[in-house]
Amino acid sequence: MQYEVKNKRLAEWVREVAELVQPDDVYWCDGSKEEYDRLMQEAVEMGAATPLPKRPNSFLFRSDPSDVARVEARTYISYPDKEQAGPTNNWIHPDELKATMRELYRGCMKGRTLYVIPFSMGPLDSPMARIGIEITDSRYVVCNMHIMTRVGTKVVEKLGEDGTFVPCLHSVGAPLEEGQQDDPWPCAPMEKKYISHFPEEDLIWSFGSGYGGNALLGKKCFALRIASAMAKRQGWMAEHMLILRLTSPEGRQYHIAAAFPSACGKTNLAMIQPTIEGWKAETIGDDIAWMQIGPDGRLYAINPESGFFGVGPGTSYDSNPMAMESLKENTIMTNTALTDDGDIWWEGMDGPKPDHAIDWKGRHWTPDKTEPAAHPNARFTAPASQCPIISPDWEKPEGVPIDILIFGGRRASLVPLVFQSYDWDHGVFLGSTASSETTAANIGSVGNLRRDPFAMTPFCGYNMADYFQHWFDMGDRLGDKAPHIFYVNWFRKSPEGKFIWPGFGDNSRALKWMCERVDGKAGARETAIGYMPSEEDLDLTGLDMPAEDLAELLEVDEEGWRAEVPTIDSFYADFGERLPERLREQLRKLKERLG
Ligand code: SAT
Ligand code: MN
Repeated sequence: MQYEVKNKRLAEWVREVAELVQPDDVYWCDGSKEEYDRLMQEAVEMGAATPLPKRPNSFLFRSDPSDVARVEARTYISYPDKEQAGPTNNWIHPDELKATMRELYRGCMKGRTLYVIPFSMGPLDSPMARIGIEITDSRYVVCNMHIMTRVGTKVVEKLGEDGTFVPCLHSVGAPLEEGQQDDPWPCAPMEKKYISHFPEEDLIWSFGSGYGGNALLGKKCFALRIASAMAKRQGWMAEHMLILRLTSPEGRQYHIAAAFPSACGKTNLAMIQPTIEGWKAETIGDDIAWMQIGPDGRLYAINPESGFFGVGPGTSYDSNPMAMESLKENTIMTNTALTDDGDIWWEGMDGPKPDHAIDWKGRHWTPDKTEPAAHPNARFTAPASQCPIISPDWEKPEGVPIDILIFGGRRASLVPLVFQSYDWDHGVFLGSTASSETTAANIGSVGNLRRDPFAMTPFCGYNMADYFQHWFDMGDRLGDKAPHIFYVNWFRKSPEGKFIWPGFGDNSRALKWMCERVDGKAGARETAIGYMPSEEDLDLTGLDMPAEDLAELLEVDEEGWRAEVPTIDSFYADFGERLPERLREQLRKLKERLG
């Protein structure tokens, strides 16, 4: 140990794991820049990372072609009773799952270093912060965790003798024989990958993958799956939401938290550059919100992370200049293309395509190739502090008071641009029925429509029906201080398959309407699905768009919604008796309104 560890449970856990996984060394991370630089240097020397001279202190990693995204099919929520995991989660009994995984872990770190990463989700001085300890055998994971969470000795100090932490055990699952040459991206085959959660013990075991949410265990595994179960028990909320502050020309601040599935534009909305005059946006978080009721009875949110793990392809100075500015230095790139002048490139970046590049698989690439140069789920890992519009209050220990909650997803048809729920219960109904076309953020097919309630389908650490109930319980406690709930869809397409709403900065037009609704200033009409703005209720100054497109975006296609009802019915049926009666009531009311 490089520093003193007074926490007996921690010292004991690390000793036990080391005995099982048999690493060559055990190294306790201190979170320093020297540590980061040294590990990166080692990664470069062994051929796992490529320095990027155009971006100071930045590096490119190429993953194994089989290990490019979260693996929902290998992700488990493990309780003694399958019912506790519910119909949306994969389940294996903890005894069986642990027995299987213990055999996989046995000797799995031979020839490698076991890194102990003490990290905090949330600013260390926040009452909402929680501590985790990740054990990993991946340098890539250590360096990413440095950016995405608060790592270091100060976390161990805060733990003290008897502080509690979430043990997060990770291995890439590729032990090295004596003298065996290491792979640049070691990992295990699909059938040996397990991303397992034991919410009753606040415990995470991940094996076989080195990528993103499978391996950076503070993120989806802890801050969403384990934290959502903790939050249910303790009366707070862990949500898959960005957090944004909007300031009106009069200087009134609004805080917005919005839930969209992975790769549906959370990072873009979090860093929005409003196209409407005088409105200013600041970023607080781009992926996860932890929220609790404050002393004044309002809902307060913190961003538990300290970095962005954002999708590269499609990100440009045109679509998200603030993200582009955030990743000019101190950034880890994963599965992007490498240009001949030593920079990175991905599809959708500004300017012309490069004439030649090295693709994410390390092969020569030219624009005539049919395969993309960057993997569609290529990612950047960048410190949140580097975002030019990061809010000065983004690390406020008590968080920011939320005025507006938004749900949404990618829907090429039917779902209008924006509408508001009639009340909290109706808002919970909207969240519970949220749906989206699938993206490359998960290994599986892309573009399939699925229900993704609250954008939490892959991230809810307990029975989703009980999670719905938790939303009702929170609403009951918040009463008239509850945030207003909206639903958006930026992704409507024409029959020719073109997006009809410009999106990005122009989404501020929908946001402004929401803020004015909160203040009781903007108009709306009552429709079957909720309060809808008419054209004159939206600020459309300077927007050049065909009137028919706009009309389509603001239309409620009652016929289409009537066809949607049975699909909600059958989705709800999966939850059986456990589904809150208040949701069935909302569905009845929708049917009535549709006539
Ligand atoms: O889960 S990841 O962190 O790999 C990214 C995502 O799906 O949002
Ligand atoms: Mn996400």
